[in-house]
Amino acid sequence: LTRENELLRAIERDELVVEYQPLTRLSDGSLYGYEALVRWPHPTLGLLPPAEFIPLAEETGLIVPLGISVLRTTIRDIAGLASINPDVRVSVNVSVLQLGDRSVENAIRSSLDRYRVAPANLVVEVTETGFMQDLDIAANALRRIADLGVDVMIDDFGIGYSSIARLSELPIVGVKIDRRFTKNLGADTQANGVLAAITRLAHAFELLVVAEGIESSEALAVADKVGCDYAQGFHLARPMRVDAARAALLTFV
Ligand code: G
Ligand code: G
Ligand code: MN
Ligand code: NA
Repeated sequence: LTRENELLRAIERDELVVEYQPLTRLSDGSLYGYEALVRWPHPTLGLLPPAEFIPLAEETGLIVPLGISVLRTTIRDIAGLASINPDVRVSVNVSVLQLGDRSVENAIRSSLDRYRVAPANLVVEVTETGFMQDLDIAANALRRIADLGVDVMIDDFGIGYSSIARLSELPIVGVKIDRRFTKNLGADTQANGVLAAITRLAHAFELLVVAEGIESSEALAVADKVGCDYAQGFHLARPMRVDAARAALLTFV
């Protein structure tokens, strides 16, 4: 079997696994929600991270059925999480290549309905890279998703070439600042200043700010000090299975 056929089979057999990485509210340290991250339990290669198969999925078009499967699994899991904390927010990564048709919108609508999940419990993350070529198509798709009551955030913010002014024309509620801008926080005063400037600019456009890749208490302290709204990273918590995510929510009630 080619890797592509293996991936297709894993999608069809519903074998992909979703893990959940916590996001913390910086104002009070409380648990805000999770980012859903797909993994592929490969029969011989072990548990593969998305970086090892999402590019293949994007090249082959498998990203469309894969994305539908991840949305369905995540929304099913949200039903259990929201029964513990009705305010929980769980974000799902969506590739720009999934926005060419209505599959994302339809998968969201049908799964929210089927599992009786409120749209406010779901967030869609879309990367700005590759986005601006088809800005109209992406903007229309994001508008329809936002019209369902699902918030949209820009992922990996800062590494693309789009200006925040153009992004702010999209129906988005916030940005996730890429790891590249958080990895040297603390001693590196230039890094601290850049994060402060990005955060101030995003806030000027009334966008929420998530600092990703928080790997130390120093980085966490800087993200808080410069006014980021939420933080995510290995210093706070690693991605975990849904049972552990449920347990974490119970602890914070
Ligand atoms: O876990 P890891 O660091 O390998 O994730 C790498 C990338 O894979 C991240 O940028 C993340 O956005 C992306 N990713 C994770 N899960 C999904 C998914 O379900 N769909 C898509 N399109 N991308 C995902
Ligand atoms: O691009 P995206 O933001 O979706 O990537 C999320 C990925 O980043 C996940 O695969 C997750 O495992 C990884 N990740 C989460 N927190 C950290 C961190 O603190 N450091 C590093 N290096 N990677 C992280
Ligand atoms: Mn993401
Ligand atoms: Na990112």
